[in-house]
Amino acid sequence: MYDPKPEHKFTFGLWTVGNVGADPFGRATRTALSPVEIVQLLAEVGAYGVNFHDNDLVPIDATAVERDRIVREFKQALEDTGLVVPMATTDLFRDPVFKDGAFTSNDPNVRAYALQKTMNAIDLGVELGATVYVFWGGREGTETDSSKNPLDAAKRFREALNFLCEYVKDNGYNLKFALEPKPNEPRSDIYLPTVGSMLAFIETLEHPEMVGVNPEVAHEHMAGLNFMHAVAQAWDAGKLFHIDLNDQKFGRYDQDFRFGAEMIKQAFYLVKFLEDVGYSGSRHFDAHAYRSADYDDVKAFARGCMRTYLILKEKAQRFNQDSEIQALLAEINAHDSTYDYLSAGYSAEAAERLKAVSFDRVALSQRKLPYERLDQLTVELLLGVR
Ligand code: GLT
Ligand code: MN
Ligand code: MN
Repeated sequence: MYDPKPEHKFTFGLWTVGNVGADPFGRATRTALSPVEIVQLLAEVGAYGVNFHDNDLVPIDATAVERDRIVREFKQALEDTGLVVPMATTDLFRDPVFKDGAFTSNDPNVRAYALQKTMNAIDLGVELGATVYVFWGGREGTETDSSKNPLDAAKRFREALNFLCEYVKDNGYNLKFALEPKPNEPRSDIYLPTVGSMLAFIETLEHPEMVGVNPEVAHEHMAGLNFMHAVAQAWDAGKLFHIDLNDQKFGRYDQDFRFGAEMIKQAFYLVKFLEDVGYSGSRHFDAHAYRSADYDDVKAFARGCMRTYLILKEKAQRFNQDSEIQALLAEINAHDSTYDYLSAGYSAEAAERLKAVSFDRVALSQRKLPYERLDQLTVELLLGVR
């Protein structure tokens, strides 16, 4: 019942299960797997797809001959396992050339290099079947605001995205962009730090219809925000092109824990939201196993992400079918047709009519809202006693 199937669209990045456990204080604890071995591992645990940065697959210094061999072997592994590549992205953060950003770097040479690297990476992603292209601007920020004017940074980032949208159109690629916000780390402050800021920025682009967001649980939690609300806003705007699932305590460094490992209630409302609205994109787990894990435990981590999602999906169905919960919701949302005329929008008559009403404010404030009971029922459902 909780086994992953292709229709669940569970995906992982090469960099997620391929993470070798290094952190700023310690070296790797796992030996690196090749991209082909990672595809095999993902197939073994039942994933649907695999995503990658250009350099997760092809090393930054690879020759054209090496590139072709690597891509050929990777394609063969996809064919052998049935895994697909729904999303690709560019590594614009690892190499020292990006120490002051990529598209927002103060150096026009670096900005041009970032554009060229991204065009090549888009070609690679499209060649392997990607239809979503993620932009995570990990280095697009500052340590000191004396170094860069945020208006210049916004202009540079906008120009880069406009250029790349045209590149995609010019080549006739079936590709949408998904911008991924994060408040900080590795920069002290990253530009466009939250889903809300990204959504506003997208509307300033030349082709906003091609660009949406890739919200990540951990990144909104770092900022102490309600992730489900951010996702709902993106959905409402028609901009939920992709999603990065993982988990994270509020306010910490980028923990990228297994989905549902920390805040199970938030994870429940998120899964419920995605399933209720019928989100049909990838459920991408952008997480990695604890540093203490070996590859058996990495598999347990990957299986755990998918299993928790499916358990929460089943809990959401139970919530929707639970007669006591639904009766409470019906009571809370009881319809009153008196003011239906307001939903037609403003008219002078509607305004006049509303102004003439005399409200019993005291009676309204005494309305029963049994949210304690409702929340306890939800908690008991999650704890498995309902
Ligand atoms: C990096 C980051 C993630 C992004 C990836 C895409 S790379 O691991 O922490 O949140 O989604 O560039
Ligand atoms: Mn993260
Ligand atoms: Mn991410």
